[in-house]
Amino acid sequence: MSKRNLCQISPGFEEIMPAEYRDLVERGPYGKGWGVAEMGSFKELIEEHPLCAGCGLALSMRLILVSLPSPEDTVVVGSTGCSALAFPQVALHNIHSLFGNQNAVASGLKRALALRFPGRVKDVVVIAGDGATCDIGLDSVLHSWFRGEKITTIMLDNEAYANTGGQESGMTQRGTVLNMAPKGKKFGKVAVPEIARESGCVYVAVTSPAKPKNMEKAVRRAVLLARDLGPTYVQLLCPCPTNYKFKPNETLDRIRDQEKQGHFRPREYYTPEAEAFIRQLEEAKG
Ligand SMILES: Cc1ncc(C[n+]2csc(CCOP(=O)(O)OP(=O)(O)O)c2C)c(N)n1
Ligand code: SF4
Ligand SMILES: [Mg+2]
Repeated sequence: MSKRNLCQISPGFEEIMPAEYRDLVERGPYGKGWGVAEMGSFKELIEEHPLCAGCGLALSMRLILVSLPSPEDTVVVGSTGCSALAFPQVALHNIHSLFGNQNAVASGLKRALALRFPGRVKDVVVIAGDGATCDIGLDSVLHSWFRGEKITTIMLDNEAYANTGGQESGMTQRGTVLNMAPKGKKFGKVAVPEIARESGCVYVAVTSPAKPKNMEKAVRRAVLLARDLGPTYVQLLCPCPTNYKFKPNETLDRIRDQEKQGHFRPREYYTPEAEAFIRQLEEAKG
Protein backbone atom coordinates (compact mmCIF):
# COMPACT_ATOMS: atom_id res chain seq x y z
CA MET A 1 0.00 0.00 0.00
CA SER A 2 1.42 3.38 -0.95
CA LYS A 3 2.06 5.83 1.86
CA ARG A 4 3.09 9.00 0.07
CA ASN A 5 2.16 12.49 1.05
CA LEU A 6 1.09 14.15 -2.20
CA CYS A 7 0.14 17.30 -0.40
CA GLN A 8 3.35 19.33 -0.10
CA ILE A 9 4.46 22.95 -0.32
CA SER A 10 7.12 23.93 -2.85
CA PRO A 11 10.26 25.32 -1.19
CA GLY A 12 10.05 29.10 -0.75
CA PHE A 13 6.24 29.17 -0.61
CA GLU A 14 5.87 28.12 3.05
CA GLU A 15 5.17 31.66 4.29
CA ILE A 16 2.58 32.65 1.71
CA MET A 17 0.44 29.50 1.59
CA PRO A 18 -2.93 29.82 3.40
CA ALA A 19 -2.95 28.56 6.99
CA GLU A 20 -5.60 25.96 6.05
CA TYR A 21 -3.29 24.44 3.44
CA ARG A 22 -0.27 24.45 5.75
CA ASP A 23 -2.42 22.75 8.35
CA LEU A 24 -3.41 20.06 5.83
CA VAL A 25 0.23 19.42 4.89
CA GLU A 26 1.40 19.27 8.49
CA ARG A 27 -1.55 17.54 10.17
CA GLY A 28 -3.58 15.99 7.35
CA PRO A 29 -4.12 12.24 6.85
CA TYR A 30 -2.28 11.82 3.54
CA GLY A 31 0.15 8.95 3.81
CA LYS A 32 -0.55 8.38 7.49
CA GLY A 33 -3.05 5.49 7.50
CA TRP A 34 -5.19 7.12 10.23
CA GLY A 35 -8.83 6.19 10.75
CA VAL A 36 -11.86 6.58 12.97
CA ALA A 37 -9.87 5.87 16.16
CA GLU A 38 -7.64 8.91 15.50
CA MET A 39 -10.49 11.32 14.71
CA GLY A 40 -10.10 14.60 16.54
CA SER A 41 -6.32 14.45 16.46
CA PHE A 42 -5.70 15.37 12.80
CA LYS A 43 -7.02 17.70 10.13
CA GLU A 44 -9.70 15.85 8.23
CA LEU A 45 -10.31 16.01 4.48
CA ILE A 46 -13.70 17.63 5.04
CA GLU A 47 -14.23 20.14 7.83
CA GLU A 48 -16.93 22.41 6.43
CA HIS A 49 -19.96 21.79 4.22
CA PRO A 50 -23.21 23.52 3.27
CA LEU A 51 -25.52 20.59 4.07
CA CYS A 52 -28.35 20.95 6.61
CA ALA A 53 -27.71 20.62 10.34
CA GLY A 54 -27.95 16.98 11.39
CA CYS A 55 -27.65 15.69 7.81
CA GLY A 56 -26.86 11.97 7.80
CA LEU A 57 -25.05 12.40 4.49
CA ALA A 58 -22.62 14.93 5.95
CA LEU A 59 -21.71 12.62 8.81
CA SER A 60 -21.33 9.70 6.40
CA MET A 61 -19.09 11.69 4.07
CA ARG A 62 -16.86 12.60 7.00
CA LEU A 63 -16.58 8.97 8.10
CA ILE A 64 -16.04 7.65 4.56
CA LEU A 65 -13.16 10.06 4.00
CA VAL A 66 -11.56 9.12 7.31
CA SER A 67 -11.92 5.42 6.46
CA LEU A 68 -10.21 5.44 3.05
CA PRO A 69 -7.13 3.20 3.25
CA SER A 70 -5.04 5.44 0.92
CA PRO A 71 -6.62 8.89 0.47
CA GLU A 72 -3.45 10.05 -1.27
CA ASP A 73 -4.16 7.56 -4.05
CA THR A 74 -7.96 7.78 -4.20
CA VAL A 75 -10.21 9.56 -6.64
CA VAL A 76 -13.85 9.95 -5.64
CA VAL A 77 -16.62 10.17 -8.23
CA GLY A 78 -19.79 11.92 -7.08
CA SER A 79 -23.16 12.57 -8.66
CA THR A 80 -25.88 15.19 -8.52
CA GLY A 81 -27.71 15.33 -5.21
CA CYS A 82 -27.14 16.82 -1.76
CA SER A 83 -23.71 15.18 -1.35
CA ALA A 84 -22.49 17.00 -4.48
CA LEU A 85 -22.71 20.24 -2.53
CA ALA A 86 -20.13 18.98 -0.04
CA PHE A 87 -17.55 17.82 -2.59
CA PRO A 88 -16.08 21.29 -3.28
CA GLN A 89 -15.05 21.36 0.40
CA VAL A 90 -13.28 17.98 0.23
CA ALA A 91 -9.46 18.01 0.08
CA LEU A 92 -9.33 14.96 -2.16
CA HIS A 93 -9.33 14.45 -5.90
CA ASN A 94 -12.97 14.24 -6.91
CA ILE A 95 -15.03 14.33 -10.08
CA HIS A 96 -18.64 15.46 -10.33
CA SER A 97 -20.41 13.34 -12.92
CA LEU A 98 -23.83 13.95 -14.43
CA PHE A 99 -26.71 12.48 -12.43
CA GLY A 100 -26.72 8.71 -12.89
CA ASN A 101 -23.51 8.50 -14.93
CA GLN A 102 -21.21 8.04 -11.97
CA ASN A 103 -20.34 4.35 -12.40
CA ALA A 104 -19.65 4.78 -16.12
CA VAL A 105 -17.33 7.71 -15.36
CA ALA A 106 -15.64 5.75 -12.55
CA SER A 107 -15.11 2.73 -14.86
CA GLY A 108 -13.36 4.86 -17.46
CA LEU A 109 -11.33 6.64 -14.82
CA LYS A 110 -10.16 3.39 -13.22
CA ARG A 111 -8.98 2.09 -16.59
CA ALA A 112 -7.27 5.36 -17.48
CA LEU A 113 -5.45 5.44 -14.12
CA ALA A 114 -4.24 1.86 -14.64
CA LEU A 115 -2.72 2.92 -17.98
CA ARG A 116 -1.31 6.20 -16.70
CA PHE A 117 0.13 4.75 -13.45
CA PRO A 118 0.97 1.08 -14.20
CA GLY A 119 1.80 -0.92 -11.10
CA ARG A 120 0.61 1.81 -8.74
CA VAL A 121 -2.43 1.65 -6.45
CA LYS A 122 -5.20 4.01 -7.58
CA ASP A 123 -8.52 3.54 -5.82
CA VAL A 124 -11.70 4.82 -7.47
CA VAL A 125 -14.68 5.23 -5.15
CA VAL A 126 -18.17 6.29 -6.22
CA ILE A 127 -20.17 8.18 -3.58
CA ALA A 128 -23.71 8.92 -4.73
CA GLY A 129 -27.29 9.14 -3.47
CA ASP A 130 -29.97 6.48 -3.55
CA GLY A 131 -31.72 8.21 -6.47
CA ALA A 132 -28.48 8.29 -8.46
CA THR A 133 -27.55 4.70 -7.58
CA CYS A 134 -30.81 2.77 -7.40
CA ASP A 135 -33.04 4.74 -9.76
CA ILE A 136 -31.69 6.91 -12.53
CA GLY A 137 -28.13 5.46 -12.51
CA LEU A 138 -29.02 1.80 -11.93
CA ASP A 139 -28.22 0.92 -15.53
CA SER A 140 -24.63 2.19 -15.37
CA VAL A 141 -24.21 0.84 -11.83
CA LEU A 142 -25.31 -2.66 -12.86
CA HIS A 143 -23.22 -2.73 -15.98
CA SER A 144 -20.09 -1.69 -14.07
CA TRP A 145 -20.75 -4.67 -11.78
CA PHE A 146 -21.44 -7.03 -14.70
CA ARG A 147 -18.14 -5.99 -16.29
CA GLY A 148 -16.28 -6.61 -13.04
CA GLU A 149 -14.87 -3.09 -12.80
CA LYS A 150 -12.51 -2.82 -9.84
CA ILE A 151 -14.27 0.12 -8.23
CA THR A 152 -16.18 0.68 -4.98
CA THR A 153 -19.74 2.02 -5.10
CA ILE A 154 -21.06 3.70 -1.95
CA MET A 155 -24.76 4.59 -1.77
CA LEU A 156 -25.75 7.41 0.60
CA ASP A 157 -29.25 6.13 1.30
CA ASN A 158 -31.42 8.91 2.70
CA GLU A 159 -34.50 7.17 1.31
CA ALA A 160 -35.53 10.11 -0.90
CA TYR A 161 -34.58 12.52 -3.64
CA ALA A 162 -33.64 15.08 -1.03
CA ASN A 163 -31.96 17.69 -3.20
CA THR A 164 -35.03 18.23 -5.35
CA GLY A 165 -37.46 18.66 -2.47
CA GLY A 166 -38.55 15.16 -1.43
CA GLN A 167 -39.65 12.77 -4.17
CA GLU A 168 -39.75 9.04 -3.38
CA SER A 169 -36.88 6.87 -4.63
CA GLY A 170 -36.60 3.12 -5.07
CA MET A 171 -35.05 3.12 -1.58
CA THR A 172 -37.95 4.89 0.16
CA GLN A 173 -39.85 2.62 2.53
CA ARG A 174 -43.35 1.43 1.73
CA GLY A 175 -46.08 3.86 2.75
CA THR A 176 -43.75 6.86 3.25
CA VAL A 177 -45.32 10.24 2.49
CA LEU A 178 -42.93 12.99 1.39
CA ASN A 179 -43.44 16.59 0.25
CA MET A 180 -43.61 15.51 -3.38
CA ALA A 181 -44.91 11.98 -2.82
CA PRO A 182 -48.24 12.71 -1.11
CA LYS A 183 -49.91 9.37 -1.88
CA GLY A 184 -47.33 7.26 -0.02
CA LYS A 185 -44.88 4.83 -1.60
CA LYS A 186 -46.60 1.76 -3.05
CA PHE A 187 -43.74 -0.75 -2.66
CA GLY A 188 -40.80 -1.36 -0.31
CA LYS A 189 -37.08 -0.70 -0.62
CA VAL A 190 -35.41 -2.18 -3.69
CA ALA A 191 -33.00 -4.92 -2.56
CA VAL A 192 -29.88 -3.30 -4.03
CA PRO A 193 -27.49 -5.21 -1.71
CA GLU A 194 -28.88 -8.52 -2.95
CA ILE A 195 -28.85 -7.27 -6.56
CA ALA A 196 -25.19 -6.31 -6.03
CA ARG A 197 -24.39 -9.76 -4.67
CA GLU A 198 -26.05 -11.42 -7.68
CA SER A 199 -24.48 -9.03 -10.19
CA GLY A 200 -20.78 -9.66 -9.61
CA CYS A 201 -19.89 -7.65 -6.51
CA VAL A 202 -17.32 -9.57 -4.48
CA TYR A 203 -18.20 -7.71 -1.28
CA VAL A 204 -21.40 -6.01 -0.12
CA ALA A 205 -22.04 -4.24 3.19
CA VAL A 206 -25.07 -2.46 4.61
CA THR A 207 -24.19 -0.24 7.56
CA SER A 208 -24.57 3.30 8.89
CA PRO A 209 -22.76 6.19 10.58
CA ALA A 210 -24.46 5.18 13.85
CA LYS A 211 -21.68 2.58 14.14
CA PRO A 212 -18.54 4.40 12.95
CA LYS A 213 -16.15 1.48 13.54
CA ASN A 214 -18.36 -0.91 11.55
CA MET A 215 -18.67 1.64 8.82
CA GLU A 216 -14.90 2.12 8.70
CA LYS A 217 -14.39 -1.63 8.48
CA ALA A 218 -16.88 -1.91 5.62
CA VAL A 219 -15.39 0.99 3.63
CA ARG A 220 -11.83 -0.30 4.09
CA ARG A 221 -12.75 -3.83 3.14
CA ALA A 222 -14.65 -2.60 0.11
CA VAL A 223 -11.80 -0.40 -1.17
CA LEU A 224 -9.07 -2.98 -0.54
CA LEU A 225 -11.08 -5.81 -2.11
CA ALA A 226 -11.91 -3.70 -5.17
CA ARG A 227 -8.17 -3.24 -5.80
CA ASP A 228 -7.56 -6.92 -6.35
CA LEU A 229 -10.77 -8.86 -6.77
CA GLY A 230 -13.61 -6.87 -8.35
CA PRO A 231 -16.51 -4.52 -7.73
CA THR A 232 -17.68 -3.83 -4.18
CA TYR A 233 -20.77 -2.11 -2.79
CA VAL A 234 -21.47 -0.32 0.51
CA GLN A 235 -24.94 0.98 1.38
CA LEU A 236 -25.17 3.54 4.18
CA LEU A 237 -28.41 4.54 5.86
CA CYS A 238 -28.08 8.30 6.35
CA PRO A 239 -31.42 9.92 7.28
CA CYS A 240 -32.45 13.38 6.09
CA PRO A 241 -33.97 15.55 8.84
CA THR A 242 -35.17 18.17 6.37
CA ASN A 243 -37.33 15.94 4.15
CA TYR A 244 -38.36 13.50 6.88
CA LYS A 245 -39.12 16.39 9.25
CA PHE A 246 -37.34 15.28 12.40
CA LYS A 247 -34.98 17.28 14.59
CA PRO A 248 -31.34 17.54 13.47
CA ASN A 249 -30.11 16.00 16.73
CA GLU A 250 -32.26 12.87 16.21
CA THR A 251 -30.44 11.48 13.17
CA LEU A 252 -28.51 8.71 14.90
CA ASP A 253 -31.46 7.75 17.13
CA ARG A 254 -33.55 7.43 14.01
CA ILE A 255 -31.11 4.89 12.57
CA ARG A 256 -31.14 2.93 15.84
CA ASP A 257 -34.96 2.99 15.94
CA GLN A 258 -35.15 1.80 12.33
CA GLU A 259 -32.88 -1.10 13.23
CA LYS A 260 -34.93 -1.99 16.34
CA GLN A 261 -38.13 -1.96 14.29
CA GLY A 262 -36.57 -4.20 11.63
CA HIS A 263 -36.72 -1.58 8.85
CA PHE A 264 -32.92 -1.34 8.71
CA ARG A 265 -30.93 -4.56 8.52
CA PRO A 266 -27.12 -4.23 8.55
CA ARG A 267 -25.53 -7.12 6.67
CA GLU A 268 -22.46 -8.26 4.74
CA TYR A 269 -22.01 -10.61 1.79
CA TYR A 270 -18.73 -11.80 0.28
CA THR A 271 -17.51 -14.33 -2.20
CA PRO A 272 -15.24 -17.17 -0.92
CA GLU A 273 -12.22 -15.35 -2.45
CA ALA A 274 -13.18 -12.14 -0.68
CA GLU A 275 -13.64 -14.01 2.58
CA ALA A 276 -10.11 -15.45 2.31
CA PHE A 277 -8.76 -11.97 1.55
CA ILE A 278 -10.58 -10.51 4.59
CA ARG A 279 -9.17 -13.25 6.80
CA GLN A 280 -5.65 -12.39 5.59
CA LEU A 281 -6.28 -8.71 6.34
CA GLU A 282 -7.47 -9.49 9.86
CA GLU A 283 -4.48 -11.78 10.49
CA ALA A 284 -2.06 -9.12 9.24
CA LYS A 285 -3.59 -6.67 11.73
CA GLY A 286 -2.94 -9.20 14.50
C1 LIG B 1 -30.35 13.43 -15.62
C2 LIG B 1 -30.93 14.19 -14.45
N1 LIG B 1 -32.19 13.90 -14.04
C3 LIG B 1 -32.71 14.55 -12.98
C4 LIG B 1 -31.98 15.53 -12.34
C5 LIG B 1 -32.59 16.27 -11.19
N2 LIG B 1 -32.07 15.83 -9.91
C6 LIG B 1 -31.05 16.44 -9.30
S1 LIG B 1 -30.68 15.81 -7.80
C7 LIG B 1 -31.94 14.69 -7.96
C8 LIG B 1 -32.27 13.71 -6.88
C9 LIG B 1 -31.07 13.20 -6.16
O1 LIG B 1 -31.47 12.16 -5.32
P1 LIG B 1 -30.38 11.27 -4.65
O2 LIG B 1 -29.47 10.68 -5.65
O3 LIG B 1 -31.04 10.32 -3.73
O4 LIG B 1 -29.50 12.33 -3.82
P2 LIG B 1 -29.92 13.19 -2.54
O5 LIG B 1 -30.26 14.55 -3.02
O6 LIG B 1 -31.04 12.51 -1.86
O7 LIG B 1 -28.69 13.20 -1.70
C10 LIG B 1 -32.61 14.82 -9.19
C11 LIG B 1 -33.76 14.00 -9.63
C12 LIG B 1 -30.69 15.83 -12.83
N3 LIG B 1 -29.92 16.74 -12.24
N4 LIG B 1 -30.19 15.16 -13.88
S1 SF4 C 1 -32.03 18.02 2.42
FE1 SF4 C 1 -31.58 16.23 3.69
S2 SF4 C 1 -29.95 15.08 2.64
FE2 SF4 C 1 -30.04 17.17 1.78
S3 SF4 C 1 -28.53 18.35 2.93
FE3 SF4 C 1 -30.50 18.64 3.94
S4 SF4 C 1 -30.59 17.03 5.52
FE4 SF4 C 1 -28.96 16.48 4.09
MG1 LIG D 1 -31.32 10.45 -1.69
